[in-house]
Amino acid sequence: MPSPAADYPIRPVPFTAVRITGGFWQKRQAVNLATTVPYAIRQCEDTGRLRNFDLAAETLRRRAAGETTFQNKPVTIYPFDDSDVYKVMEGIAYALHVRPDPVLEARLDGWIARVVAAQEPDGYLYTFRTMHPDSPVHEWIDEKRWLKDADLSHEIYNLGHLYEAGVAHFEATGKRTLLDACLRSAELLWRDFGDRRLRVAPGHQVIEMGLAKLHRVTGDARWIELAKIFLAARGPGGKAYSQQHLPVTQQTEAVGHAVRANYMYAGMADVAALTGNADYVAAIRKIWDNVAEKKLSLTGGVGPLQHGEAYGADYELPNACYNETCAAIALMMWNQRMFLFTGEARYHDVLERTAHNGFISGVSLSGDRFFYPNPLAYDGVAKNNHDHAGRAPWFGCACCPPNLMRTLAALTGWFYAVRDNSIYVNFYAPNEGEANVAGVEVRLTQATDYPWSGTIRLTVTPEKPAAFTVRLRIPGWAQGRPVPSDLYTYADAAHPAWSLRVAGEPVAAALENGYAVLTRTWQPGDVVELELPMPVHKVRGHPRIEAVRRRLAFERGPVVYAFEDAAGQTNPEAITVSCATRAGAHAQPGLLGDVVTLVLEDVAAPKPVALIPYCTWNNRGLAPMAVWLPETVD
Ligand code: FUB
Ligand code: ZN
Repeated sequence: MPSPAADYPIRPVPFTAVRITGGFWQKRQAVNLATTVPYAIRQCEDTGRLRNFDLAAETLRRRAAGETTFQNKPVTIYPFDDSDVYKVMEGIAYALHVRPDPVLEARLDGWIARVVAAQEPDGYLYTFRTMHPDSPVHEWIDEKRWLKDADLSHEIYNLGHLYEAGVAHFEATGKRTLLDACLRSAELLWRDFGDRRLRVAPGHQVIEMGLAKLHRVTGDARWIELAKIFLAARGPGGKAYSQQHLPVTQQTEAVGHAVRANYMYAGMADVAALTGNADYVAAIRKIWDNVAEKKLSLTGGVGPLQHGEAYGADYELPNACYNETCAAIALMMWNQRMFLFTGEARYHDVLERTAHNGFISGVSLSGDRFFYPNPLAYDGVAKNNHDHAGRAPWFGCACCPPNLMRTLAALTGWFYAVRDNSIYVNFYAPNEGEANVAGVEVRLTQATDYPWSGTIRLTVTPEKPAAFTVRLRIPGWAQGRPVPSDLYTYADAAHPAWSLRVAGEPVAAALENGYAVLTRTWQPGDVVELELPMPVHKVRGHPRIEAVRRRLAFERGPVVYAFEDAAGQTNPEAITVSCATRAGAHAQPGLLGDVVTLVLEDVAAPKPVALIPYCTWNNRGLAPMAVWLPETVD
């Protein structure tokens, strides 16, 4: 397959070239593969999401055979339910990359056959219309194709996820069955929108990223042109909810539905990379600054408003917030792309915060219970998780679990990247991977207990001695800045200095764009030892964040902590802390997947107050929880 000449200046090392070998993320990935993948497959089958494809196929078949009035009704609620199937397919494809499994692959082949059977002869694929073609079966659907897509039909949204799945399946198996269905669909989009006859701004973005992937895998320039056409259809005068209020290049703030917004910013980055559109880059840089400076929760979640699942005003960051799991995922996608443009570590600083906190909080340690919203405070009783108190087995609107599943399966794609003669090391976790830098194959091995320890031992093994640069991300938190803005600051002592040794010798490496730069002739087996001291920090919010005034939060390394009243003895609101409160870090083998807890000293409470990593809350039953604890002023 041809690949387009233009793309990001920095190329990610593909997730297939990196394997996690232990620790925090290996446990999560193992549960994802062993439990979440089969669980999500069953949910798609048991809830009727797959059956919708059969019903559409039946209508096509019987009408073609002469039953001109035959039609079916969907067995699920939402026209976007097709997208859950596609996301699960994408996740299965990633899982097959990690661990070949003929039984799973055959099951996926069966699903693909059912999807393909539901595709209309001209490439149209949208089960809710195809099974019931004479009149709309749902109020979000128009009599005619696409006409309500700018609103809520989700016809084009579903296709974005389809294309991502089709490319993942092709790359995992070499099979074209799903990819060819994607191309038949994209040809239809090209006929309907490519000549600009129809102008529709998709009501839910993601098609832009899907088309970029189709473009990369086929080399066909029409697909990225289509993504541009969809972006150019936005604004002025439409809904801010779906980012249609202004032309995309005039947008300066993150507004509206947070998943839609973050997918769009990520899609704009892809289109800019593949076409050289500098205006898109300028716009998403401004929007990113707005998020990092004014709209990011300490946990790396975004979109705090339940109403509209939306970004709020500047500094509007309530603790009982929404912060959808999908919005966290989309934020990570966007940040990875900002990094690929710029080589600036601050984007991976945000990605790391989101990954370790407001993203992975979305799934239970058991892998089969899920959060849709990820609030920073909980009263112990509210049915705030889409009418469910605590983690839910599934949802009517089930976007988050499959999104989480596919993201976790391919997480290692964010670990390393290459530009010219530099390797970027972005993510710290025990792993081994291979990168090609300046024509030399290099094996990279990390030994570390990150995120519980900041000691990282990176072994660099080029196939032969070779000169190149290794750029190690020095996280903002290790330089005394929890986030790349003044939105949150450490309220306590200065952070101790990080240090580096190479081949046993201390090295004073220069810091460029947040990376320690090591240029040398690397010998096979050279060891880099990075020491990122991990004291416990108290965090204070910007004075304009009303919800956290006179409150402190605790974090250590990239991990944000919370108090959960699992023993039912101490409501979080009854705990008062101060800048003088001391906290000891304790490794807790066997607790919540072997975490480090923080035990607060000098705090008046019936029992010692132990904080747990935020991402592990609600794994011990329903209980009040808070990240931000009341502060007494000494
Ligand atoms: O728009 C429908 C669903 O809402 C999408 O799948 C998600 O973005 C969710 O927020
Ligand atoms: Zn979601």
